[in-house]
Amino acid sequence: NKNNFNQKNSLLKEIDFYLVTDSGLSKKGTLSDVTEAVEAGCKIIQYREKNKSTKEMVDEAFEIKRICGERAIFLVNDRIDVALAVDADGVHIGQEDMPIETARKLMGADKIIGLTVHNVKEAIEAEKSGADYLGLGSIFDTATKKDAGKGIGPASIREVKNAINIPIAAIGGINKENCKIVVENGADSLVAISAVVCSDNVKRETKYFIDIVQKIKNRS
Ligand code: TZP
Ligand code: MG
Repeated sequence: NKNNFNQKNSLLKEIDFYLVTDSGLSKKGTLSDVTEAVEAGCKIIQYREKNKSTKEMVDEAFEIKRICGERAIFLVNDRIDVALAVDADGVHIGQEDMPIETARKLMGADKIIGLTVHNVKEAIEAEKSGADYLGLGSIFDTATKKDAGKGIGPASIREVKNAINIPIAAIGGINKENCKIVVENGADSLVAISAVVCSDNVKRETKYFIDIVQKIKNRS
């Protein structure tokens, strides 16, 4: 409903840390990871699942939606059909997925659509075509996404930041050692997969990232 949208869409501006799930890398499973991350204060979850059937995904997506409740935005990666099936808060799509205008028609005006971009040109295009936020990356080299390409480096965050007005979620190879420079270069939030889900304490790692982003933002 409309109230839910307004609440969730304003949440989008408050995000410090953004968890993307990966059942292949997870130690305790996606539902456990989501539960711990939300308990730690993570305000957005993206369900990214490449190995399960559509049926399994729909079942799991309903569970994730329930765990997120009013506490966190719940997006589905790539699969607009799954997002619609469970009435998720939105989707995250890439340059090779459905065009954003088409995704918008299917999802409706009130849903959140995030788009992955790799450079200033794609970022400007994404904003023009109605993306609610950008995933920018891969910032560093990463083994998590096989076709992510070489890291574009943290300095490119500033370039993109200066060209657009929607929030930037920086993704790719972000860990405890390199996360500070990402935020200092203008990322609105940090995204991590392996740095969090490969840990045996997802809650603690999530808290670490939230705290460091908040500290840096409050300084600037
Ligand atoms: N898109 C660009 S890089 C990436 C995705 C999904 C993988 C990020 O995973 P990690 O483990 O945080 O590097
Ligand atoms: Mg994709």
